[in-house]
Amino acid sequence: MVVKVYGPAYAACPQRVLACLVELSVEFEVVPIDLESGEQKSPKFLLRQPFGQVPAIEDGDFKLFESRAIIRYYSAKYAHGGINLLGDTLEERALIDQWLEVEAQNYNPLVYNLVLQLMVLPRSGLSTNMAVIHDCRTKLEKVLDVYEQRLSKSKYLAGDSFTIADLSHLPNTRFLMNEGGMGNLVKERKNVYSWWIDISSRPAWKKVMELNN
Ligand SMILES: N[C@@H](CCC(=O)N[C@@H](CS)C(=O)NCC(=O)O)C(=O)O
Repeated sequence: MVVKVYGPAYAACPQRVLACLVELSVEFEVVPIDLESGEQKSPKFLLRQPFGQVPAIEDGDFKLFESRAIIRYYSAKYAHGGINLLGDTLEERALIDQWLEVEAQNYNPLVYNLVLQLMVLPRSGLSTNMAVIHDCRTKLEKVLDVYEQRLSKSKYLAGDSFTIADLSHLPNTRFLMNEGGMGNLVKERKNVYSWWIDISSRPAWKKVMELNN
């Protein structure tokens, strides 16, 4: 059964899901949703994702939304395959959950705001708020200082192997390194930078990037 992923492959939250599916060699099909025209708010799409956002998946009769719930689901479903993105013991899984929460609660809101200010508002002809950008950047530096410290002790966020906690950071960090123009925040932190080079060089992530070419 081919998994259907609703949402454009260029958007960060669907990319989180796509990276996970490619890592796990799960076959999928991207069903494009036109965010520019607001298709995600249409009554038809709200039946899949009642908050009007992407991604959502359909796997046979099973439907799910929220990108981190989806990657938790697939990494648990295929935990016994060739690749384990979820850890084996209760403690390993708890640490992965801890860093996934950090990504969702501490990292993502700041980058989300930066995307809004630097990309979405200008595209709609609205002006950016420099004070908000400055505030997000300052807070992000503090979050990255914590990552730097953590990554000086372990190769990946939750331990010695790559997990969904690392994977979940790929789309937003890619934004910082590219359009966001804040690659220096990553590059000037030795351990964060090595981690980024490592996780963004994974063939699965490269494949996700190629989906947009
Ligand atoms: N917590 C949700 C957030 C989803 C989200 O913010 N999706 C963005 C794309 S990355 C979106 O749909 N934006 C269009 C909109 O909010 O109307 C998830 O992780 O799935």
